[in-house]
Amino acid sequence: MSTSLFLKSILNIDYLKSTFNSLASNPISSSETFVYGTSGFRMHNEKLDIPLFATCLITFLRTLYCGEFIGIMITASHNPPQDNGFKTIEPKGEMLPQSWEKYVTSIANSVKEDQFDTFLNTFFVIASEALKDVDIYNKDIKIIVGRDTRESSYRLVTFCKQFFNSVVKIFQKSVNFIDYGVVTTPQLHFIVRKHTLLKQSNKYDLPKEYFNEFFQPFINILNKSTHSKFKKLYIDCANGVGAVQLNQLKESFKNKTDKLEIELINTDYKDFSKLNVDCGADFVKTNQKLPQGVSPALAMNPENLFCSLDGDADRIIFYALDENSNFCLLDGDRMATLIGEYFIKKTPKNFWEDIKLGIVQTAYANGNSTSYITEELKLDVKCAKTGVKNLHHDAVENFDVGIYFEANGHGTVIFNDLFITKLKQENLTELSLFVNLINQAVGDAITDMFVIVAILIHLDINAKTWFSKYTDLPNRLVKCVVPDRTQFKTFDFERQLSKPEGLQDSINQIVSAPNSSKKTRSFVRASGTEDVVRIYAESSSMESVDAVITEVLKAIEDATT
Ligand code: 16G
Ligand code: MG
Repeated sequence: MSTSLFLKSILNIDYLKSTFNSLASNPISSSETFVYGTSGFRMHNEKLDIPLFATCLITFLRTLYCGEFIGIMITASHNPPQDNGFKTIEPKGEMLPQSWEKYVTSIANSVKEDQFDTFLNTFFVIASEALKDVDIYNKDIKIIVGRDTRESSYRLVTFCKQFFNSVVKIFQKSVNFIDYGVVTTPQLHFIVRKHTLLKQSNKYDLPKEYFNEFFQPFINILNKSTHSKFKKLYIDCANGVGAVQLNQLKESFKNKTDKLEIELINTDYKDFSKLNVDCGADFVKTNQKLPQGVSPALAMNPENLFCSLDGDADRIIFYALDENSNFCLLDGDRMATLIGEYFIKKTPKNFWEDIKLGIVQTAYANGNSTSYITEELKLDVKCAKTGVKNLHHDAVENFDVGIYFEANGHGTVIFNDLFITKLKQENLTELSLFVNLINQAVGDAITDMFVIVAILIHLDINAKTWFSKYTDLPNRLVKCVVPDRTQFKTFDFERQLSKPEGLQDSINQIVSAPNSSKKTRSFVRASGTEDVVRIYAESSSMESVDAVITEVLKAIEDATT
């Protein structure tokens, strides 16, 4: 039987038709062009009904294709409270394969056809191509959903539930739909992976599983430690889902260790309007200042450690104030270099002779962090395109132990069996305990926090010493609205533009002007999450950075008008 015929025989076409009709006639979203990008679909929540319908349809195809659980995470991460979004999660915790992004994008955009029959036909053509050569006939439909704390998230999850309860004709296929409620994005990745690897079809006690896996090893490390440099960890939860999850952790923390005190700030997730406002990882990184709820006096005390999560707790930023009240940002570059240094310090010299340890960054990594990696740590460094999936891929491809972080705080460490075997052979107990903390599936603010705190404890240093490892080049990231950002095409891992024609030559001239420092660098790329282009510049002084930005902005204007 052909894919189309098979799908026709199992799908509840009446349900699809009535849903299509109500969506296609909705004036709010029918004028939009949808793109499933680096972080799935993300926009004002009122425009999301069509993208959600498309996401449910693609998830349906994907679970038929894989015969395993596929996850849908409902979140818009660090975006403002009125936005929302979703992305799908693969059986082993990865993102949707790039080759499928165009399918979901086309499905979403074809809901605007005014005829259901034309839409259905498009859907069958896409399904036939996507499911080509795969046995889909004996596979069940298995879905896991989770959501962040946004006001609109419950409505969106209700749509998913309705969709999967209705999309298949009764008795044609079994549908297993599990709703994990309010969870962090990395927790949903973890749980989908766990269901797949352990072939589990019933709902887990997620907090228990997650905290046993990562939290208990952290407590073990703390209780064995004799560290002395800091006493209290302040965690800014961005008034989002991190607060829900960490509240539970805080209680058990008190009972299990007296080696570190935890204090949660910005935990008011019940007031929807506060999510990510004046707090959270993105706020701290972008504004380079303390979040709401942390006073300068508190931040200057070296016995305190500070970090901020973003709204769905998949990225983290640490920070401190020095004795002169200067803001010290400990971002993704700093975490990657600290982890690299730790691996080197805790292993004998010959350990890395037959095992490759390296770091993956993006073009946004500060130039001085890259120099520190190559010149001081003497490690390999690779540049990847923006988007964690690109860094993850390059870390797996290039290294046995691959540390990857975007400057904005997204990242983790991955390692293979070669490394684990050698770790056991060499009897490196401290490092063996440490690697248990790592969530290899995906960058995870909570487990990254454990990883960084464990390193600071093992090296017995505080945030100030960590910050003193190298000095960042002054830099700035700005955005600029252009008539059509899709005209901006990059190469060389986004460090150069091939289009608009001539713009790269202008940027080259600006950064190599006679009085410019050798360290001056600037690049322009179209954002994948907002309708803007981003301009990054770094140089030896802030004046020079600002001069470069001003000139690049002018060059962009000349090239686009
Ligand atoms: C998304 C990506 C993040 C990237 C950011 C870039 C994931 C889970 N998130 O948030 O990795 O840094 O987009 O945004 O992939 P931009 O394209 O707007 O600069
Ligand atoms: Mg996020």
